[in-house]
Amino acid sequence: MKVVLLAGGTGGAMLAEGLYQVLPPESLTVITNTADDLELWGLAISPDTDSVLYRLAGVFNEEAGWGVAGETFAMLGMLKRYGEEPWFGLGDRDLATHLLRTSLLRSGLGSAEATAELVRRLGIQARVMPMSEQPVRTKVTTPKGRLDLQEYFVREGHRLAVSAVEIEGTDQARPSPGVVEALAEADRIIIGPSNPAISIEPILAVAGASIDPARTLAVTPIVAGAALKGPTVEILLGLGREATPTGVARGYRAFASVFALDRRDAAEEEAIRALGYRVLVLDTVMGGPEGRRRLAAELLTGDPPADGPSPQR
Ligand code: FO1
Repeated sequence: MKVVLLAGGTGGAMLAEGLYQVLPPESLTVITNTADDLELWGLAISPDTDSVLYRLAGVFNEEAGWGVAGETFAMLGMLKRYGEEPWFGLGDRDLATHLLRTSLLRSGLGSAEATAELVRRLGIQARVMPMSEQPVRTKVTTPKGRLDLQEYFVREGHRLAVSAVEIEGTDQARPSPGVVEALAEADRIIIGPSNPAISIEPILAVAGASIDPARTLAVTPIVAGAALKGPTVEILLGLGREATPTGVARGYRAFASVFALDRRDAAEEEAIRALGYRVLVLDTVMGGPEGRRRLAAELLTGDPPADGPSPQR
């Protein structure tokens, strides 16, 4: 079974890990959001891609929620010695990824090939593909002005009110080489439990035309009124959008035909079915490694009935 996961942020990377554990590794492709990418001191940094790489390589820093386990920050300390005021926590081990990626790009590789080289060298058997090789950037409008995604998310600690989210570059950006083919060949496409506005919609803007709703399942990023991590609810409310599983399902209607709803929100099953979805009611809260494998397995085996309530798990 060929599976393609659309992933951005924490939840997407966690589900990537669960799928990698339960599938034959070469049958998984992860398409990552690149609209969070940034350049610092000349280095190309891809947070959503790197969190997938590190999780699949088994080196993810669970405590920090990003970067490499056992991280140190000596390099940042020296930059501060030089009077820099770094607000983005670049760890010493994480830095190796940015140095190698940047040198691969400078040698003429596209970002998809550079990512594939990092995947190979990390010994990862799945495919990890950035959604596009052209620059796509999420801009967030706040009381402090229009910020890059990481300025909003990290420098300002995603505390500012958001009144608009724009994804720049999508008209010029094409899917990376291999993305259209991966989506066409997929038996199942999964929209990961990621922030729709800043993590998934950039991928849909670039590759959405290649997504067949009949083969696509979306996982709720909101459980019992909150996201498990990050400002999903705040951003959706700031945009005047409904910050509920039903609201998220409404936004994905053109791209998915199955919606994985958390059992804590089972009351919304009928409303989501009324949108035309088949609904899987599951425990979508992954917790640790076992939970990631469990949810991945349930998403792959769960085949919701065309009508009538899903078996409560
Ligand atoms: N998130 C933070 O909250 N603080 C940081 O200092 C930080 C540094 C960082 C460095 C590399 C990287 O790949 C990710 C990093 N992140 C940090 C997380 C990042 O902002 C998020 O993973 C996503 O971009 C938001 O979905």
